[in-house]
Amino acid sequence: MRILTRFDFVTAIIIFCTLQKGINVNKSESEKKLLSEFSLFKSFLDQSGMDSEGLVNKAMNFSVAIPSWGLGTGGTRFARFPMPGEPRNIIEKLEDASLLNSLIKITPKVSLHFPWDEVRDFSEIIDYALSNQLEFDSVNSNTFQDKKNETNISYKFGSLTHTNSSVRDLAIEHNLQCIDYGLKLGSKSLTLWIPDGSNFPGQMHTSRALDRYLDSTAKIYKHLPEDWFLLLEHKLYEPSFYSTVNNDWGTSYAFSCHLGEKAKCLVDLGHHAPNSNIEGIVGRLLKFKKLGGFHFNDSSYGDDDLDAGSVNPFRLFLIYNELSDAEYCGDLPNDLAYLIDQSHNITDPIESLIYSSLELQRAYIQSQLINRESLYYYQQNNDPLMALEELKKAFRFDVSLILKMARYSLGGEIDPIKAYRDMNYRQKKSEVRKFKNNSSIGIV
Ligand code: RM4
Ligand code: MN
Ligand code: MN
Repeated sequence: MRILTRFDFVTAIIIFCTLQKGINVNKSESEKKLLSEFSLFKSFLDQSGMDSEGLVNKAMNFSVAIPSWGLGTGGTRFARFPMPGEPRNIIEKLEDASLLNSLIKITPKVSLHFPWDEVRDFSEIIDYALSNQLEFDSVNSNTFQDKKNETNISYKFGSLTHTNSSVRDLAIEHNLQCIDYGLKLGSKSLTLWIPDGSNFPGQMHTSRALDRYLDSTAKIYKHLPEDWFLLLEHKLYEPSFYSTVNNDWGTSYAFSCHLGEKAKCLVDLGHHAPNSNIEGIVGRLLKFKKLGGFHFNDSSYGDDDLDAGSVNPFRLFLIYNELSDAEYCGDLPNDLAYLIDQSHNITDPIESLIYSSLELQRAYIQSQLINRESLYYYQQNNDPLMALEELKKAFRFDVSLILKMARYSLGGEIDPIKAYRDMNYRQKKSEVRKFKNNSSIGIV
């Protein structure tokens, strides 16, 4: 028998309340509207054989981690347009992350990036996180920029795969330091994305670069705590434009096999060749037990870092279809790292993070609606059209009320963007968060 979770219980109460006439006395108009709409919707779901409570519970248990680097305004290599009231340091970023989580209740974890996140006192940020119901997710290293005041050693020609061993050692050392930071924060993985590659044919010896990658990463892997994962993130291009060392999922898979069980592949949705079948990659990595996690975003052309689900929500749904299928078959690892990796160049980062987190939750719940047994039947009997229709039926289904009900049951906002706008948060913060030198250059 399935054990009742805390959320099952809460949901049961709320659903009970919605059915009781007159219980709405102390509720706001929007609460009353939600409860009455949901009660109709619930009967429709139940009549259609859908498990309404189960779906609300799944939506309540959904969570995705927020990138600390996505809380400030992003930019392109041309310009950055900073917004008043954006966070200036890690504590202010945590303050924004905490507000975000209080609105939508599905983003309790923050992923830090070093040295972008300058931490002077770890106990200060740990205490701050604890008292604001936040936790820390994967730690990210940065060997794509030179350290401030570092003049002798440069990552200009690579980091972990540099031809010069002193540069490689510096990059390894930095990653080991990130593991130490992560241990303090309670992280369970190190995400490793390196910029290494080449801009000219002939510039880099392919197989020697691979050897150096394996050699350097093996040194990092050796220091990985027992219950940690090393998440290898591949990327097709940029900042190297002719070739990159870990350029695709196959290479990443080979690296992870070489390193050992604790090395897994992280799929950033923007790091593939245009039109790549990303859901297929996810399915394969799941099958080979090498999927480690995600960096969610959306893109049109490359690593655009646009908001998840904004350009191609169907692709996002198909990715979640793979995850939900593995869940249905009992093959979904419960320790995958689900993170957002976006650059908010023209929107308020908090609004973009609200919107994209909800799009992820939506894709997950829609993928839960797929009738797996009929899909398998159509697959088995080679009926492509009906198989597609089985997916489309779920994708076309509007699950907004399920998401709202889940958010409401967790104590979040029914309409979080409106609630956020009504707070006038940025305006208020701009009065206390004064920038001395508001940089207009750089990606984040
Ligand atoms: C890279 C990659 C990494 C991220 C940096 C900022 O393209 O996606 O995950 O840490 O950008
Ligand atoms: Mn990424
Ligand atoms: Mn990227």
